[in-house]
Amino acid sequence: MRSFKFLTLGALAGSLVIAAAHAATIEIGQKDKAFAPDAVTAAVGTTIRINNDDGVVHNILLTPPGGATKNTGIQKPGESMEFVLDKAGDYQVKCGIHPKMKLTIQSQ
Ligand SMILES: [Cu+2]
Repeated sequence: MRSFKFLTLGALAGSLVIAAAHAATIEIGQKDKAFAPDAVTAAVGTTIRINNDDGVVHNILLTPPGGATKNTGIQKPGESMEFVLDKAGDYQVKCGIHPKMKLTIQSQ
């Protein structure tokens, strides 16, 4: 009976791990004029959500692998923006207001 319980828990833990691997969204913060984290690796198809946790406005500039930089506009404190990693490669994210803010997303 005891070993059966452990087996059941093991199966449950296994399914939770699979669910986590398929998690569709990764959250990135902007705090004290820095991306947190400032480097992530994610699967193609993942949604990246960037939140402004700061007290100042930011301005996400997004450069997809091999693509042109897109200005996504002013982002006020408390606002979020998101995009989907639609191809493999490095996505570069910068802030148009604070040049030291840099984020690299390795999409694979
Ligand atoms: Cu900024």
